[in-house]
Amino acid sequence: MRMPKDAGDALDDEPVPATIEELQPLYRQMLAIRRMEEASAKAYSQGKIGGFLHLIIGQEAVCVGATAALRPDDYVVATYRDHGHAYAKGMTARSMLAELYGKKTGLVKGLGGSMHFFSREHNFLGGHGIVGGHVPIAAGAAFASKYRGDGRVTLCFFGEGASTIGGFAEGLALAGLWKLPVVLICENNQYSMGTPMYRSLAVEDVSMRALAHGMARDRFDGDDVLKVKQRIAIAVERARETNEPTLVEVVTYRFRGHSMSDPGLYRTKEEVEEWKRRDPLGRARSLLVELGAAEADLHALEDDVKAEIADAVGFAESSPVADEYLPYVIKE
Ligand SMILES: Cc1ncc(C[n+]2csc(CCOP(=O)(O)OP(=O)(O)O)c2C)c(N)n1
Repeated sequence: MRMPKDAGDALDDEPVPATIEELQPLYRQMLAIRRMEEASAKAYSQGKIGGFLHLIIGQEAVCVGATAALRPDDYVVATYRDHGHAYAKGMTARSMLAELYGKKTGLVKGLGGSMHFFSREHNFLGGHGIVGGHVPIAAGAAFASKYRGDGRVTLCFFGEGASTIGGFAEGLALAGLWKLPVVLICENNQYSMGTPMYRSLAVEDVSMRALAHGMARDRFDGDDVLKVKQRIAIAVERARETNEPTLVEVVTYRFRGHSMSDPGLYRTKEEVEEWKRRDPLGRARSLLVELGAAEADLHALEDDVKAEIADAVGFAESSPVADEYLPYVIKE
């Protein structure tokens, strides 16, 4: 796998000031997302979850760090790889796992599944299965905020593969032209399904696409959750204060296949192992220890996460199966 040519320039290694108070809750969120996804992978292999299941394991620092830079009334629009984004935006593990299990108690009553999480209460506008198709939706939400003057910012997440799609270009064109308060976050995990980025993109720096639309850009590594928060906060402030959109590319890596049906044979074991050494969870934990967090406190946090996910699995398993779609159309 080729690494970006200009890594030294944009992918800087500046240390970000860290405190236990700021980092610990972000570590907890990342850990809960990982444990929830591990539990969902297990349930999927047992046939308890059907349909598609795309896991974000390895990429948790991006959605957690970015969402930490938001106000609760800001919007998030995500792809089918949306579990981490939904949890970071405040949805519970119970509601999410029940949704994956197709249960009535799920986030969208068990009718959407993994790719279609949604919560009006949390200003989470999906969960979208069409690659790049949600970028104009994010531009639309940002247009509404600007029109109403409500000061909200929209974060839109997508993979580098989506940056080759027409909807992506249309969304960026409108965001740049109308100066919309949106931050477009490319979670560059370097593969679109089994296709490495050098086989689908003529440029190695996705953030360059901002230049065609007169918008700001940024680009950095996604294994440091505090760096993600710090840099996305700059883009969020720009959007909130001046309605200037930003295209941000965060270089990251998924440790598992594209979805549960992908054994990931297009990558070498060595490559995967190399990226696992940069695991954002391991990095955050080591930094917490360096900062003086007590092992006993970290173990208590980890036990708490374990209990939260075990409770959510139990809730999902014992909940009633979703109703047919039709009654909802009639009733609501
Ligand atoms: C318009 C469209 N084309 C193709 C697909 C099939 N598909 C699903 S995910 C995917 C790869 C997208 O890769 P990327 O945007 O890099 O995101 P990642 O899955 O790596 O997070 C493709 C081609 C689709 N869902 N929608």
